[in-house]
Amino acid sequence: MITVLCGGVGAARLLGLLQREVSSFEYTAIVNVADDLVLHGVTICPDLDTVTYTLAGLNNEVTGWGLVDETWRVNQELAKLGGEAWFQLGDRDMATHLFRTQRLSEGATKTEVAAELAARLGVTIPILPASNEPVSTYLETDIGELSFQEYFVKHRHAVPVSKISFRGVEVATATTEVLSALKKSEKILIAPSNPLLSIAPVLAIAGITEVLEQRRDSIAAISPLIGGRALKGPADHLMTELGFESSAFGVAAYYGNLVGHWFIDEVDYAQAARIEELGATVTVLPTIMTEPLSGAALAKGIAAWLN
Ligand code: FO1
Repeated sequence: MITVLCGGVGAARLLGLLQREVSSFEYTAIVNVADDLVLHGVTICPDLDTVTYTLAGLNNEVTGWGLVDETWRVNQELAKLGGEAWFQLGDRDMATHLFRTQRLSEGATKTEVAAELAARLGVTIPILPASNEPVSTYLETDIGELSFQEYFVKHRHAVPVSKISFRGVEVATATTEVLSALKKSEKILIAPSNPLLSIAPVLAIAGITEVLEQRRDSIAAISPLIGGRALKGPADHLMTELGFESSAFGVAAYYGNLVGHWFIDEVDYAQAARIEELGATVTVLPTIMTEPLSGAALAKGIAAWLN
């Protein structure tokens, strides 16, 4: 069994690729919950939903989040009423949030709800929230403190950030499912998700890093930065704003001793030696998963490391 630490889109693509191209292994996804929010009284778990929808073949390729063939009637009415319409909830997607909110109010855990949603959408990979307890990302910015979605969506991640914190992480614990998956896995992959916003809040939850630290040799990561740039989202400028180098090496240095093997893009081949100096081994290959040929190359490289 292979466990993948996940944020949203990048991780969902990786899981889809592995399920298709490296099908001799069983995968488990451990997913960030620090982007979650309650809006209009409903609980929304963007990364869990992005992973679930993508594996179900139902993700909206136009927006990058939410469901395919979406309509926006509810959100349009909300906008007319002067409601919080900046965070767009599609009509189809809304059913997921209503379902989750109802089940949580009945006493189900986020883990149970994620499993129910996955099963009903035909997803076979276990999708595990990193914690059942609330953990929420907050960012100190030039315009004051913002919640994750205020920063990401309302302000289009365009305001400089000086500090990131994960509220609730002091008391949150990893679920038994998460700890058991990490312990049972032959190998662990860190998806090319935002290290500071998506993977850091998973690693910050009590119990997770402690398990990972004992097994550096079985942990690999795929660099989310290619030629110093993120394919999507603010990872590149956030690295710089928070004092890290915005490069594959910068991400490797940020994870430090946690990762034993790196997959970096071929445009970053010159950084391999520096990353090796950190004590990790490196595979250089095309890593962009939106292009079929490079996706196949990445799958082959990961398969070689897994075997
Ligand atoms: N991202 C946006 O850029 N704009 C939105 O209006 C938006 C709504 C939304 C609704 C449900 C959902 O599950 C995700 C949504 N996202 C939206 C994506 C969300 O902000 C993700 O957390 C980020 O893309 C980071 O992974």
